[in-house]
Amino acid sequence: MRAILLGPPGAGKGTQAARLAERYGVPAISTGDIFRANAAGGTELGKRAQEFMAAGQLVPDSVTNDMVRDRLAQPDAAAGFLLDGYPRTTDQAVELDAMLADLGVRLEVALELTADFEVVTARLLKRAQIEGRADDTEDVIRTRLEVYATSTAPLTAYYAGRGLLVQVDGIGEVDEVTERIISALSHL
Ligand code: B4P
Repeated sequence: MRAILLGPPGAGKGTQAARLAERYGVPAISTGDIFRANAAGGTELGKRAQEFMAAGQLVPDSVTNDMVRDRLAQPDAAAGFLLDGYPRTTDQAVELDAMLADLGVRLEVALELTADFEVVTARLLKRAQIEGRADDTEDVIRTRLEVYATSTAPLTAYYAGRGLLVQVDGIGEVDEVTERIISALSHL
């Protein structure tokens, strides 16, 4: 499986990516997780990413693309991968195509989890109480949703146009959403 997971912040990308990675035996690669791990480790990359993440803005492509290129070249991604949170802009999508072409492989599916902004905001505010993530405050969530609408939502049409888009309703119990995804993928 060579897939990307699309959807607004809080749609359940990270949650579902972990489950799908286990089921399909491919690594789940989350750009958000890699940035957070670097921030926690105090690396230069982490320090750079942290200021953008805390403000709800996208980390610049110059940082993000190189990081993904390196990660996709690791041996565990050779047989497949599930990219969670990348690409987030059309420029990143074009860059991903170039990376995959260099690796001699192609993207097979763009899986979009749909959920309205009201539901995702409630989920992220709930997570704020549990995990205390700096970007889960009401103001920053609003910015993240605006950035999503402007920069990431156009990817739906981009991948639909290439016949790769599969949309799954992300509202409901976590198990229920997982079943919907597995069912949708089994019909490809
Ligand atoms: P991410 O880490 O990708 O954060 P996210 O979009 O909020 O999604 P996440 O995966 O964490 O949450 P999920 O929907 O699973 O990005 C964070 C930041 O990193 C970005 O703002 C940006 O600054 C930077 N970044 C990342 N990738 C980048 C890129 N390519 N380019 C530039 N910058 C980039 O879950 C949210 C909550 O909902 C959880 O608490 C979960 O438990 C809950 N939940 C999930 N499914 C549920 C369900 N079915 N029902 C109820 N709750 C559910």
